[in-house]
Amino acid sequence: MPPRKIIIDTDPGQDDAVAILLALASPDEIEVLGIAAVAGNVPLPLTAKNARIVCELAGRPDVPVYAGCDAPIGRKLVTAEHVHGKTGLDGPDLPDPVMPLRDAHAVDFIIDTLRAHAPGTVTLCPLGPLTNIATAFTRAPDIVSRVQEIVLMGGAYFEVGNITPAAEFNIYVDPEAADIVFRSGAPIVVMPLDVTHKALVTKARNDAFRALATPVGIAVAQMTDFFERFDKEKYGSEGAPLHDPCVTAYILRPDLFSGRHINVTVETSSELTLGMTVADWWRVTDRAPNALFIGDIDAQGFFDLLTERLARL
Ligand SMILES: [Ca+2]
Repeated sequence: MPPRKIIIDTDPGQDDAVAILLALASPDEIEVLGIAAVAGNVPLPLTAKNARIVCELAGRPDVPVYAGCDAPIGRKLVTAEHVHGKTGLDGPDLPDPVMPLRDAHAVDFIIDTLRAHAPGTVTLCPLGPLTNIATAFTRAPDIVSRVQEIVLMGGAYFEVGNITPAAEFNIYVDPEAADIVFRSGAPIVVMPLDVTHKALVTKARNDAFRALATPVGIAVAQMTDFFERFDKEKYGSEGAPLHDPCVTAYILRPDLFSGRHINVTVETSSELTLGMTVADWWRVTDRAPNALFIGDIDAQGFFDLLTERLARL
């Protein structure tokens, strides 16, 4: 099998960084065609910079990185420095990137790449607000049917909200964009909080990253250390959930995950529940299924895979 071609659309973010590292550590299975940065956890200049910091950490300055949309469709940007720190990548002390940003806009990169490859051969991996993807779909509707699959981190049903009582951050930041993507007809796999809250970096798992004793292993341990303070205070859990790497892990090992093929609709108008992913988990409506909504993960299998792959960088 040739490696699966993916575009990572991201707002790094410590957990985005780990998701990117896992992809770049797996060249036999994954070919990263490029990385599209979007505003989210921190503003666009920082996410575009952080994406390049991560590529250089992985020893892959050849991966093209593009800057995309700097604000949601028709809303003001909401960021999450309270979780990720001022830089978005607080924790390790990593050097500023030397590799340049590419000239093209990330939305043009997404459109051009999908048009340049055979239909059904490029997968989109959104790890942040869906602004770039929705903008590309709106501007170039012909690309939607060319997408092999969208595997995204976002939303929640049983765990409900992390940025409001009802909404998960990525969807909340740009609910109109999420609505466009969920109605697009492209095949979608969703990693909601329901599953990412089961992928917890316990002390033993963090120690395993550090024990790699490589720059990547140590940086990942420091990132998850930083991330953890926030989640431990908030949820009282045994460690921080590693949200975004679930997306990359699904590309590598879908057998680690299970879910239901159901309808997911995004709330775009209610003030109270804006950005909620209304997931018909119990199939109580006749709305047609549009997404595989993941609910469970083999967490130890996931962390074993992650640690084994990070050791390769
Ligand atoms: Ca993210």
